[in-house]
Amino acid sequence: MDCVTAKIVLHHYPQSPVSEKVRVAFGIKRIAWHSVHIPRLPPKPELVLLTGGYRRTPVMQIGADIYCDSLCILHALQQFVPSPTLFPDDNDCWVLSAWTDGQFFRQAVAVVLGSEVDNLPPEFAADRGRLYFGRNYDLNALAAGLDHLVGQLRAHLTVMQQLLGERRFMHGEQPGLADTLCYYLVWFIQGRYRKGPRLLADFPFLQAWAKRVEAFGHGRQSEMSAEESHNIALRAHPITDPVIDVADPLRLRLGDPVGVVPEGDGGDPPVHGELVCLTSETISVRRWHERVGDVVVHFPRIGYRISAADSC
Ligand SMILES: N[C@@H](CCC(=O)N[C@@H](CS)C(=O)NCC(=O)O)C(=O)O
Repeated sequence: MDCVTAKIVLHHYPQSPVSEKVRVAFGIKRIAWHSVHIPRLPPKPELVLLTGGYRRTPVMQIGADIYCDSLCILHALQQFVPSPTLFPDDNDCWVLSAWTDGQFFRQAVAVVLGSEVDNLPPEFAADRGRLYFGRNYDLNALAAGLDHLVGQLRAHLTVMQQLLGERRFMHGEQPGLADTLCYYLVWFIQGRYRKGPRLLADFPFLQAWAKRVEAFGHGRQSEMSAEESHNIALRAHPITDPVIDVADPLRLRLGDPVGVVPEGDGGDPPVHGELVCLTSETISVRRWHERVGDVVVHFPRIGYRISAADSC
């Protein structure tokens, strides 16, 4: 385990709420990790050398294995560092993310962007507008409907507080995955929505819980340059074993050239590579670049579209 944790690198930036989800998991697991700061806006040339084009935040690197998307990261973390577990009550609660990372997160983003529409730097507004609301995004419409959006956010917070009840953590006495999935939203609303602290004041149980989660911190982090992280990848070999689910409806074979892209209309470029792993949980592709060598890039299956590509 020490050998794995010594090599964990998170590519992120401090203001990123989805990264906060992962940093909190590092805190719960008391992990020592390396922090590489990436830009908040593309271009992200150092990051995409590792990911092959995936530009979202965060990305975790262990040697020459690159994990895209916070859910893929948390799965890998639980696999490589099983203790302390993210499932202290044996409740395998991944399904919660369909709500927290779906409707709830979009609602929170809508309120944060809609309430700051006159103050956002234009490139940031254009990038996040497209990423979260598609090519026909309209931030002014969000601003005009803000009362409705805040009402929705309040309704989601009410459900979250009911979920917590009077427990110390979402799972009971010990923190776990459900706390990471819920906490980053409260952190985001508190820190990035001007009226967030006022809104959250109506949820005293959630506020007290958020303080308990915050107290776990982020584990032990040390800064690392992007170049160092590239050198780590260059010196390592991917540890992923090839696995192809023969019953998969896409009927792909090991080594097939494929493209992988987040679903939706966010304008993300596909990541091309040779298929290494295809299961109902994960899709992984192998890529090469002279600065990072052979890497395997991992994505969750849910929420990602795979297409056969003629060449990589
Ligand atoms: N499904 C992805 C979503 C990641 C996401 O949307 N992250 C935001 C930052 S919190 C992002 O990528 N923003 C644009 C960027 O950082 O370039 C995950 O769970 O990791």
